[in-house]
Amino acid sequence: MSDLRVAVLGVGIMGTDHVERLSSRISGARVTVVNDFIAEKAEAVAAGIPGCRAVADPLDAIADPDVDAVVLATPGPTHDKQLLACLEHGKPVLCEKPLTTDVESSLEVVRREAELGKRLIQVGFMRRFDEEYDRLKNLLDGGELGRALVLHCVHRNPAVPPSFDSSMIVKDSLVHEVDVTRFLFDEEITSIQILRPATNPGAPEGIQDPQIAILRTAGGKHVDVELFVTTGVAYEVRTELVAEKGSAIIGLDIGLIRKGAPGTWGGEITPGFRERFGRAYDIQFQRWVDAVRSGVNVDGPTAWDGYAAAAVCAAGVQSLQSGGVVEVDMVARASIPGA
Ligand code: ISE
Repeated sequence: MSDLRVAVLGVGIMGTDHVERLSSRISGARVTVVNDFIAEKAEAVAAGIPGCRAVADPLDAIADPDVDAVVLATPGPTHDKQLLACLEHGKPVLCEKPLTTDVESSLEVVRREAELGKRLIQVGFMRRFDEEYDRLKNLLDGGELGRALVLHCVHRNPAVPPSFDSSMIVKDSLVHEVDVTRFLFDEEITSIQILRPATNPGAPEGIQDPQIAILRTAGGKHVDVELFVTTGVAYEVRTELVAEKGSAIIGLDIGLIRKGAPGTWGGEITPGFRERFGRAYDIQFQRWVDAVRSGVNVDGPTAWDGYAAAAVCAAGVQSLQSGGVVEVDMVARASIPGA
């Protein structure tokens, strides 16, 4: 079977990583087209990949006859147009989160895909492909722990880009725990509250950091998340599940512990999410490529998962402003046959 010919749209840090992984570690695929709103950047990336060229317009890149499938690593506000173009051309697409930047356009994408009668969209919630999350999910589904009750999460970044504001902590960071909750529990999230503790004096002026998110699921499960994105330390993502017959924790990031010079004991903390989830990204891409080549197109979170995450985050942003509990407003999945 011939290689899947992939267009990567957006060659910033993540897109460039994806071009590199598709070209070196993923089998059955090659990057034939790249695009970026900075044309020179796309040209430079294309020059490093045999058989790859830069295409200036993202919609032309999607329509290109040398492209079988698309990876979107473009800024969120451009996703809806690009996703609709992928649907129009019948091209499978792996879209970095967010699906789109507002709930209405996410729902429109879900509806348009459902009308086609076949799945083409996968959303890049890469934690679902991480070996530790996978083990936690299997443990829970295996039933040994009994019923899940509570999830305690920690999500710390050493720093975030200067463009980050308080709502990005919800939409760009918390969105992962939103997806993890839905993935682990197979339930929708029904309400959210964001608490605002004293802010880190080291955080940029005006940013509410840390934040504490409290989620409740349809089955009444409680999830709390400490979000702290300007720690200045390293990357820490921990998840502890408390269930009827015990608990389980992942993300301790212990690695090698060295005992050394008089009285010292310790190791290293993973610096960032690209290192922490590098293997998960590889697994996600390999499974997606295999799924597209076999005609299934999707092997992971769907457009519906992207819409659900957008709905929870929109409620989270409202709570960030009001401080109160906000109910999540979502349409019933059954109202969109095929979603
Ligand atoms: C970033 O965009 C990611 O997706 C990372 O996984 C997350 O930890 C970080 O907070 C986000 O800004």
